[in-house]
Amino acid sequence: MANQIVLKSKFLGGMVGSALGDAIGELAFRGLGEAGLRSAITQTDALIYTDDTVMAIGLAESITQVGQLDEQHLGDTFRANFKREPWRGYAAGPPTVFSLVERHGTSYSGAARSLFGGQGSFGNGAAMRIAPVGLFFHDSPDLYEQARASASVTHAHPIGVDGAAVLAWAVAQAVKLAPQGAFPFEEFSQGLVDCARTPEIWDKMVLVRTLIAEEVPPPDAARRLGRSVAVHESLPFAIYAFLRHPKSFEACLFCAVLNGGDRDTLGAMGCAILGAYLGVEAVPQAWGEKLENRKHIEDLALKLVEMKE
Ligand code: AR6
Ligand code: MG
Repeated sequence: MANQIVLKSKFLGGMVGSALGDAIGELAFRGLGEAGLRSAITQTDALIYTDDTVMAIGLAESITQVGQLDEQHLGDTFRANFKREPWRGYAAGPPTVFSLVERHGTSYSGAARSLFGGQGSFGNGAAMRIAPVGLFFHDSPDLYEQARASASVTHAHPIGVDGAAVLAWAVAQAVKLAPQGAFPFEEFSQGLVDCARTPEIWDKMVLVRTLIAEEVPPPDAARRLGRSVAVHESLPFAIYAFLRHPKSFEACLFCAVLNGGDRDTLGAMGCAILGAYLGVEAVPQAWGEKLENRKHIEDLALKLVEMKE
């Protein structure tokens, strides 16, 4: 069991890392190469995050206030944060859920189940915000069910849930691993495969392992893994970026956000794992200092650690 100092660093790393990945991924939509993106980061006064981080913050706020995942409280927190800042780049699903709850008094999970013709959403929204769940429940035997509960207020499709649960497992496993020494690629990549419960995510976890083992370069890997906002076409490349560069925050981040696709979310997902593995010391200080609302994000990470004591 990691001691409290290590846990603090890892919880801060997971939360701040994910938020920075989101904010820098959003900058990468300008179509820059690595040098251009580095200079854009240097020139900007503040790194502004998107809906991915607003919802991760909402999850952490709800868990720290209630002590567990509570559908009504989590949904209300997400909805209040959306109403305060609707301009953060939300896709259609979550605002539709909030509106159904307000206009018809539907439950959050009921509204979520009604989306997309009654299938529920398989967008990457449940996975993009999962960092606090993977961190806080890293030692829970029912991590998959906790991830499902965190997804259920907006993402009811089994693939949407599975993507969130697999990323929660990756973050949780990263918390438990010592950052010194070689990264246990075989064990970690097998764990991802074992965690997946839908064929769509399972197939991609098998493919990620193969692409890394065969050293397939990032542009080819991104093309083969997918580049859409569906979770089975974005989470896999974020995991590829982490597995290819588990020892460098910068390399993982640039790989995640510079190969097309849903760049902010790829950055948020890949850097959530990286930060939870290496800890906050791995995050470039100059970038961290520019992160918008960093104090609140750090306070939430520290509260989550304190609740584990
Ligand atoms: N059938 C068809 N298309 C679907 C389905 C489905 N069952 N589920 C999702 N989509 P959404 P999110 C498509 O709206 O997951 C922001 O930019 C559909 O086109 O539930 O929170 C974030 O930063 C739908 O609009 O929202 C992330 O990048 C889209 O997937 C992303 O959006 C997204 O699902 C997260 O979106
Ligand atoms: Mg976003």
